[in-house]
Amino acid sequence: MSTVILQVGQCGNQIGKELWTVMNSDKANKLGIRPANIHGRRRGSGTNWALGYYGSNVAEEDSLLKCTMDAIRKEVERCSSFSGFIMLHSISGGTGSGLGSRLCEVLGDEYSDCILWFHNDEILERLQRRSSKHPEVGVSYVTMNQHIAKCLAGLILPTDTLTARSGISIGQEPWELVRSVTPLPAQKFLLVNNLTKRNSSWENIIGSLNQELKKHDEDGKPYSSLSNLMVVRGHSMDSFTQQWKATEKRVKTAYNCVKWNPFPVEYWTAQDNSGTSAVTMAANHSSITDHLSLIGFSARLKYDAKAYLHWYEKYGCEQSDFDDAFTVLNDCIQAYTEMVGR
Ligand SMILES: Nc1nc2c(ncn2[C@@H]2O[C@H](COP(=O)(O)OP(=O)(O)OP(=O)(O)O)[C@@H](O)[C@H]2O)c(=O)[nH]1
Ligand SMILES: [Mg+2]
Repeated sequence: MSTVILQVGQCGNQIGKELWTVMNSDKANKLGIRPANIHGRRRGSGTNWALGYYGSNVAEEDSLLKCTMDAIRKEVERCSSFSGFIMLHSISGGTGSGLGSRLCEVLGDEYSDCILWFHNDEILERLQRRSSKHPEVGVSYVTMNQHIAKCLAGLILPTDTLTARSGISIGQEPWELVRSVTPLPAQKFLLVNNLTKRNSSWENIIGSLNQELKKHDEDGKPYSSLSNLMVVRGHSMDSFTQQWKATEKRVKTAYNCVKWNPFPVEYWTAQDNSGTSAVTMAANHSSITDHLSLIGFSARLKYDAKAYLHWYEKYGCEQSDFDDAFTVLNDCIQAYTEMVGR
């Protein structure tokens, strides 16, 4: 099974760079991007979603969308057994957000199978807290991207759990993640965290991850999670599996798993003799509704004040596009709220 990774816009490319570094760290033959697959324009999309989505008025043959689609098509044809795309992009610039949305649609995947959501402010806060013991280590974009890359690699790199007895991995981790943690049609968001340590017990690492999780909203209402996946990579897999029952109990409590899912926490293991122990946690967690509500709230304020609207209309956005976007956002929030019974 082969995956094609798409990096769109500045953020998508910068995170992609760190992801390749993590994925290549233990390989003799380094993987990378084929130069012919790099496409761009001298100027970006000026933080304008509509410009990223509709493109500027260049001839169709020269458009960024067309060049990108041609490259994607060729890359998919090269795959022996193509299984899907992973796209890295931000949602607040113009290219990553606009062209990224367009690519999702054109690739026949209007409703993505799964969205791994990284909120910069939360990541910054998380890493600042971790580095408070070492204030000399500043938290830069590079540090944040390295963390995001570890979260992604933790989930998508081969695991022993999904590797056939022959020892050959068919690379089904990304798709199995979608199937097991986001099986419902409207709850497709995952929040991800990773902690990688040397000389630390599983219990310690998982305890720290549980502590970093936001457990309730500003009004004190507890969040819940629908389903979760823990991927564990390290040397002492036996000790991890022996403790699983106790670990599962702690995770169920920390993540306040919904009662109707009989198996809300799954785990995969991967033997890794690099000397580190890494736990990556992907949670289908109701705190995502706070992020979505905030986006909806600030978009609505700007929309009602007609702020920047001409920028979007100039490139082809219509009233119905805004209405549709608000509806989709509200439906998403409602779907989560109903499922967790908040
Ligand atoms: N975590 C992280 N966030 C980034 C990075 N670069 C930009 N961002 C965030 O992404 C948003 C802006 O999106 P960009 O990816 O820079 O925009 P773009 O896709 O290049 O779009 P245009 O510049 O408008 O063409 C802002 O919220 C930035 O804080 C990065 O390397 N890492
Ligand atoms: Mg840019």
